[in-house]
Amino acid sequence: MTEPGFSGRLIVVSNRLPVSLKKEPDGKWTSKMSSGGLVAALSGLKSNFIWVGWIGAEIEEDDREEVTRILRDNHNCIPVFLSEKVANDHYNGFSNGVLWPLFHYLPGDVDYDDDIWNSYVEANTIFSQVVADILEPDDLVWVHDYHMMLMPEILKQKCPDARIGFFLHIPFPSSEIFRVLPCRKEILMGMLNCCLIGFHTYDYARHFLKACTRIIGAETVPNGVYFKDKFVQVGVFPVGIDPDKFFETLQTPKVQSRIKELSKSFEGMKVVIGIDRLDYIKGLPQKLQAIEKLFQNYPEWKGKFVLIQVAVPSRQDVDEYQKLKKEVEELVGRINGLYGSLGYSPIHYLFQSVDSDELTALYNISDAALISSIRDGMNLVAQEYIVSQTDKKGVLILSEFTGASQSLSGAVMINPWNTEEVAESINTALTMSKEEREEKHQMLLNYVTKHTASHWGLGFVRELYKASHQAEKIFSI
Ligand code: GDG
Repeated sequence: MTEPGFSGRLIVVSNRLPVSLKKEPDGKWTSKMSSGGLVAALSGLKSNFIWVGWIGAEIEEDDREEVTRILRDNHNCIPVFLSEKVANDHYNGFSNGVLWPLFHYLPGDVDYDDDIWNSYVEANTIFSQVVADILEPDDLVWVHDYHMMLMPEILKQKCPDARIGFFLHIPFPSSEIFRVLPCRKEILMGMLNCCLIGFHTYDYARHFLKACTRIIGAETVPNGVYFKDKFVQVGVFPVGIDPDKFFETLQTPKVQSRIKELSKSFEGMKVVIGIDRLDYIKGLPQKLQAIEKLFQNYPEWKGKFVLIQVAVPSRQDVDEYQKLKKEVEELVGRINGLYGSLGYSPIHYLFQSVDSDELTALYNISDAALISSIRDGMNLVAQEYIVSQTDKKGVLILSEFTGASQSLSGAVMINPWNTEEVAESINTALTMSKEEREEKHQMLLNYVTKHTASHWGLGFVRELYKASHQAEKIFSI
């Protein structure tokens, strides 16, 4: 398939490379590509792409040449090497200790100091240099997420003709929240050196435009910002998933037999599934409080209801995450203690990740999925649950604070802070008629199968190409 007009490469930049790398006891390196959402999105693109990112660990000086060769030859990836201090202060410090809580409306959790900010600048500078070293005139650069917000500006200083797009995977908060950030101007100016800036929802785009007006006095219109006598286009690109991957997984004999096994163990019960990284934005305490309320208001669910909650360990070296783990474990213990009995636990809590076969089987056998995020850029679990439904046509119970809620109108919407309402919604979902479930599911499925990951990736790159003033038609789907 040809892509008229676009003869260059796409350089994708994200904090982490989608590759896991291991040094075996015999000294040889092995590597494996992982299958994240971004990998799926980019698989729809027909152009050559190169991925630039950090490998997730400090690599000894002596090993760097070999690691670079393996990543380049086997995976089209270029590693960025960071010292342990810069990597830690950039990732755990500024990205996850400042930007993450603030952009999810938790300014009280922000832990700012100049030292971590300096490491953030340094990491963005090192990333920019790696890109500058490989950049060719026809290339497009697509920078991802909050770890890399200064990169467009730094790269542009090094390569003034660079054509850069930026996509934010998390919410862009209201300008009232954003203006708390000490380095708010630097972050906005960093982003504004792009041709195109993308967000998941209209609200996030609107918040960004408002921040540009209020904080740097830039002139804005609904689809962009005038900055340094250039027009920076701002657009909405809601990310999707790869539904075929789930449809195929569902058909495998292994998953079919696991579905039978799980259905048998939970026979006679309604199953609600929760799949979340153990992160305070996912609203796990709120979810558990609502389950407790459900048992208080509807004691008849005792023995007939189970929540399977997978809580994937995440950022365990950040204090807030350890506190959250303790809080969640106490709540699970309390609810199981109060409403369980010998042989029955209302909450099956797994502090671990599960493989994708198990994940798909769990989605499939569940009567409802409960997503209670207090803020969430999009939330892909919602979409994965929908495409994994077959006979049950399970109900999606979805927080109105997720980006996904803007497009998944067939879901039962909840405000996770309203415990009574969430408990009521769980009861409603589990007692809903088959006709209503089918109707809602069809509506949701239509949306998710149309707005896929590759639809998102193609849409963004196509707009980026256009925004960078090249030929009109670039990619054929
Ligand atoms: C950020 C934004 C935005 C989870 N547990 C297991 C597992 N997962 C997979 C899910 C899903 C992914 O991880 C989680 O995606 P989310 O979108 O729900 O959340 P974040 O990780 O916070 O992602 C978010 C996203 O970026 C994309 O822009 O939607 O708002 O916060 O794909 O399936 N996968 C397996 N085992 C697990 O235990 N195999």
